[in-house]
Amino acid sequence: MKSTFPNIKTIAYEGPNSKNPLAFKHYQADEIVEGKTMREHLRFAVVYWHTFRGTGSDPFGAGTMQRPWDDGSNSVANAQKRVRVAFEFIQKLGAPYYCWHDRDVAPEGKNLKETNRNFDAVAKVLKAEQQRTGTKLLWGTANLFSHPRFVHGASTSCNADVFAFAACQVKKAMEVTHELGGEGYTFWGGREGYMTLLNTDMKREQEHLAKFLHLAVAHKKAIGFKGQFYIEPKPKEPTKHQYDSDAAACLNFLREYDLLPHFKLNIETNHATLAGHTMQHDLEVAGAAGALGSIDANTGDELLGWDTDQFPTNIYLTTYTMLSVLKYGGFKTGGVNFDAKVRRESFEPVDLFYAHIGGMDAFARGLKIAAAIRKDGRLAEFVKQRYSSWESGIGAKIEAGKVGFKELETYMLKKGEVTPNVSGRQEFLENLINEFI
Ligand code: XUL
Ligand code: CO
Repeated sequence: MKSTFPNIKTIAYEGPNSKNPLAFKHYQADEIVEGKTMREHLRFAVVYWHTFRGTGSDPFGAGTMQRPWDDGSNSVANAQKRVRVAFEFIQKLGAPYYCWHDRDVAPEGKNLKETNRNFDAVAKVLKAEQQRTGTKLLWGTANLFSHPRFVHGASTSCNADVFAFAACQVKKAMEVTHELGGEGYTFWGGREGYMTLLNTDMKREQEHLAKFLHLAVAHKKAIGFKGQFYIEPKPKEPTKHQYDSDAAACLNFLREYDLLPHFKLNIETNHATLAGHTMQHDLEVAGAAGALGSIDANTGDELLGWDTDQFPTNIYLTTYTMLSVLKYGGFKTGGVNFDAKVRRESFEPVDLFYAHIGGMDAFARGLKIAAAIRKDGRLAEFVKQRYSSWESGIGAKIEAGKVGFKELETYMLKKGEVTPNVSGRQEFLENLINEFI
């Protein structure tokens, strides 16, 4: 096939002094950090939806993206051609993985049967291109939010037929993911939430969501799919309240409905910030529960209150993210998936390269800085010291469950006052982080 990007060579590592905008300054795939290559640590994935289907439209204006390979039609032939372009891009970038929604890769037909046929026809090309390039599928997912049938949600719709249709879609998307050797499958809430409680039976909707996920777990077993299931928290957009609003809400939901053993979380930066948290907060919540699975890497704009899905370039963000990822043992099935889109004003194809190169370099730096902070050890030692009162004496007895309120009263009556507190040293620690950035 004729090259779509003939003037762009495979993106190479040229080091921090390079002035070539089409080269990596920090991401060197084979460089070893904490005993693993950067490629193995970061497991970068390109998203099909923003990178190959994003038009640049916004609520005030039409699409702006120049994508000369795309004829703009909804035909299967156009979808198949787009796959080949996508794989040339991913291969030149050197990202080992990609991710899709069913409807990004193949067009919806006039009914479920035709839609599934379209999907199979494109999946065939996806499989051939995966084999040709060695690119792998990090995860697949189903788009249960764009079509008007999902106006009231999918598994949480008031209309039982919509639940049934969504189930068929997820069944098929899981099967295609399995066929393509996908390492995971993601559930993002889409429209699973409410716009007003006046028309909503919240308990019933949440039970339906849980039922839906249990059916997916059963189908996973039935087809022998061994990939990891993820839930991706997001607090708002498109509904006023999304049931999967943040990591803590997802974990509580999974526990309540006996789903926790089957799911990990896919934490997305701008979703965490929309929830009023930092990315690091939601990573720590997931990690502490043993449920940190994967990340959707992006960032928001401090001055815009919606999900802007920008490429991550902030080194503090990537450092804190990688500190948490390393702390919880690194990615197993998950990875750094760029759920990010070029700005509407960045409409040339080459901008797709700049955006991903920048994101990959930012994460490579974050990884190296996080590893250096861990090797230095002062941060971890400070935290350890801060909790040293729990290592022996009364602290150890409380943790071991050896004392109750009565014994604690005896202890404190005798002691009279607590051991003086010591400083939290936030500024000292912030300066310490800056030593490495
Ligand atoms: C939406 C979002 C999705 C999921 C996959 O905000 O992040 O693209 O990642 O459905
Ligand atoms: Co996402």
